[in-house]
Amino acid sequence: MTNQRTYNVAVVGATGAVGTQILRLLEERNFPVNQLKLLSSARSAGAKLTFKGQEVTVQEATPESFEGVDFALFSAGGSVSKLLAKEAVQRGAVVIDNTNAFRMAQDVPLVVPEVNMDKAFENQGIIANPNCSTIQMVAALNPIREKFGIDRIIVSTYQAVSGAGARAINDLVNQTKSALAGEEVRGEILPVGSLPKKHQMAFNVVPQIDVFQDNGFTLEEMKMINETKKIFGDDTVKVSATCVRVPVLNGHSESVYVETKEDFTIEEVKELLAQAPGVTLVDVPEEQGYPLATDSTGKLDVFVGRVRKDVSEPRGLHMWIVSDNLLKGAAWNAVQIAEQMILKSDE
Ligand code: L14
Repeated sequence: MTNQRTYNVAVVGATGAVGTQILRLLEERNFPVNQLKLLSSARSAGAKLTFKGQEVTVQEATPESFEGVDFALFSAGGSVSKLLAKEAVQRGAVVIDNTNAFRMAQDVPLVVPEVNMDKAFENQGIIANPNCSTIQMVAALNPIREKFGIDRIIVSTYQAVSGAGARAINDLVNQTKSALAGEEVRGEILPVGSLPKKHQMAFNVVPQIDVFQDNGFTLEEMKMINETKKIFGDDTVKVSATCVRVPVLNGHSESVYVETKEDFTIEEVKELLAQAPGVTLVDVPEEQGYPLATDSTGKLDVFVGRVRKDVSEPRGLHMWIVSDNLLKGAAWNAVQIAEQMILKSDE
């Protein structure tokens, strides 16, 4: 970034799976940081992290921590955001919140820069980062929606364990080792950290992410449904989702079925996706070319492949969408919002 002004940045949840990636992005992208505050719960306070070769000690997040902060990036869980985000706003910070705490609040914009960056500028202090699975889906579908309209979306996800945090990553690795050693396999975290019952994740597929709702859908599924409507600014789009955890360390995959309002050809759709910002088309079936979680890890883009027309519905479109859930699904989307706000304030 070229501007001269620098900003005081606070990262809340700095030691977590997402926080670590936020730090790395701020450093690699040369984000114009003046003062950096690394904040966490009392449990992780005292940890030392490095930023641009300098050691920074993680401090316990309190309301006073946000004095003088310009951007506060929260990813320490919904309860921390509910407790502290408004404190940060009162002290003049713009909060970019990675949790589910405010996503559906009326006065909080829910932003994916490729889709609705304009909404971010209408913020009243808090901007919400959508759920990881929602972000990668809407980023890929937006060009199709703009050109052909979207009537319906049916999505099934294949979500990596990293979404549930660093401890879930370790748990999958340990379970896999135990299974291969012929020992008893005991899940410790998933499907839901706060629920007593655990399932084996190694060599398994689990159709539950987050808690069940009264309608039989999980909260993760309802997030995808409600957030998609809000981001597209369209209550009439029909969305349904099945969210599934797979034994992948990082990178969410999605099988997405869309029915458009207008007729399309596959060539037109591929051309749109090839041109779309933040999207990379990887669709060369004759060479077995399609997006894979392992290839997407560490990259900022959303990858799309297996683009094909439904065999019975002429306006039906299938595709496979993969992205790094910790990056575009969380850390990168948040940093990208901050970068674009700075660019705009420079104009
Ligand atoms: O941001 O993978 O709403 O368990 C909640 C659960 C992100 C990922 C959110 C998971 C998430 C998540």
